[in-house]
Amino acid sequence: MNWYFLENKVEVKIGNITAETTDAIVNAANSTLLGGGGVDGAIHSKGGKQILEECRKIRETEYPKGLPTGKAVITGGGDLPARFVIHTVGPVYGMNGDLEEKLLADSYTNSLLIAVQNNLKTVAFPSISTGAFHFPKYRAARVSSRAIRAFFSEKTSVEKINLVFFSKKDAEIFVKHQEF
Ligand code: AR6
Repeated sequence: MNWYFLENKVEVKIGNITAETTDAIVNAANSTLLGGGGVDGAIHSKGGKQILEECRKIRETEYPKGLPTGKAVITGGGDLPARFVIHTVGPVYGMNGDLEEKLLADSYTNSLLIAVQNNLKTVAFPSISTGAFHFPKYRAARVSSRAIRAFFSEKTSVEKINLVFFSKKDAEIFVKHQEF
């Protein structure tokens, strides 16, 4: 079952993000950029070692201390159907005081700005920070939908955003609490 928002520019769906055929998929990474569990683990294992090599280069050059929370970088998609992976680091819930929601919104907005810089049309997001990083799902729904709505209020190359949830329950929580 799918749900549509913002004149069908946003599609909420259930599935595995690594199967998405969008121009880019977003990785819910950590600041090392060197892999982990959850979405990150799935992307690196299906995408192959090329993604990890590019991440290592980014660490050596642009971000020797690691990618800060809320920022995003892009690599190729390796063996994935998507051409690119945009890696972002969401906030670890409870570690950022008043900045919690702003940092999660930044992860969405900065990922989308990287998509624009690369002239991409379609992007798929997982539910950033709501797994290992424990951001409450209902709050993440509000924050991510508001950030996406604000992004689409400006002119952009991006035509379509898929929000991919791992379970029907998670998709339903999102749909109930979104503020598109
Ligand atoms: N496709 C779609 N959604 C998924 C998939 C998948 N293949 N796998 C998990 N989810 P998480 P985070 C959902 O933990 O909270 C990693 O170790 C999952 O149910 O992947 O931002 C990184 O290296 C949850 O709702 O990301 C970091 O250290 C959501 O995706 C850390 O976890 C996000 O869960 C990042 O934690």
